[in-house]
Amino acid sequence: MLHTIPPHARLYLKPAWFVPTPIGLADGSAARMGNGLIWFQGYELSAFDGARRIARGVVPVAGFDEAIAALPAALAERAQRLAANVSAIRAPLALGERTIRFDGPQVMAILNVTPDSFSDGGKHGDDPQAAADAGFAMAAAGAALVDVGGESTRPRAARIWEGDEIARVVPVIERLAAAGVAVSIDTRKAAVMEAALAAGAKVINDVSALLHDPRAMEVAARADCPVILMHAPSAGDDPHDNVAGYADVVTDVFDMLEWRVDACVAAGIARERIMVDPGLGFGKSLADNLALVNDLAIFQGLGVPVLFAGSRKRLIGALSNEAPTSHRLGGSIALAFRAAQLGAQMVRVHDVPESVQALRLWRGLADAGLSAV
Ligand code: PMM
Repeated sequence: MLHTIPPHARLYLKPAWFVPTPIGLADGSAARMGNGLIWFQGYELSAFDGARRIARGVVPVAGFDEAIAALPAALAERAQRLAANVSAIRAPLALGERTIRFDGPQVMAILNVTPDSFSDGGKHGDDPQAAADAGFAMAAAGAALVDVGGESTRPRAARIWEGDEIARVVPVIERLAAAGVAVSIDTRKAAVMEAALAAGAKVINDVSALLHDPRAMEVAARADCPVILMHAPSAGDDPHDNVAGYADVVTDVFDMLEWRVDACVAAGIARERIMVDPGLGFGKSLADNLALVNDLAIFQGLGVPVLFAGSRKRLIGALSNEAPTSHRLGGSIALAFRAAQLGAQMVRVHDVPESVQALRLWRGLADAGLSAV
């Protein structure tokens, strides 16, 4: 298969053939995903010529180097780099008093101070203390990071002025940061990033991957803080706009995130401070979302921690008789558990205690499986 792939093809690797432990397997026949608890024995290699998939097959980890030597030189080098990225140690994020380690899945808690977010809009009224109290409870329940957002990104949501967004988020961030809670700011606007960072936020989470606001990249680089780059099909007012559609959703999302990681590195943001998120539900159909979940491990090839955000999203309703957002806990937990199994280093959730409990179970099972002989 490999010797027929032309040099101009685009190449992707996805960890496959997962095993609970490398113990007892022949040396060099299993690889580890990052510094987590996941081991696997193959890479699913895909090649595309334009929009057309021209090859797909699993290359065993044992003998990987010899196998990929059959590829054109530049593609063999790319395959090496993707494999090295999958196993690269994810550096911890040092966030002031807090450090987030990626040796197991972490939880990011969603704290929206918006009147109109799709599932928790209006929950805290205009009361920053009530919102901060909700954040304290989520941190106490085990969230490593609390993600504060002041503008809804639901389809066709009303755009708001940056001054209003700042007025919503800053009093909440100040309270959380003063108490030592690690906070990320969920915004696409440079002015909001600046105000949030000044108020004590430590991470920027931008659903436009720093594309919406022409100043965002510069603000992030200057702040020298971790950034989360999410895929959305549009950097315009409505991130769900998807005029062009996808040729292949998983590799299109991969390409965009790879481009954005490279752009950040070129702008001076250290690779160790970048995370990526495939942007479940943003301008994506049910089939697109399911493919992104099933192929989540491919994004480990970017060499940075992966954030997965499936909590209460539409695909859960679509697969459960249109359950409303208030009745999507089971699906949210199932998605978080599945994401952990596929290597996501962090999951973004509304239901923190339940998600933390589910991931503790996941971790307990993985630990036990690793040491079983
Ligand atoms: N989704 C929402 C808002 N911000 N940020 C990231 N990184 N990933 C997401 O999927 C995402 C996000 C949508 O609204 P919500 O805050 O109610 O989940």
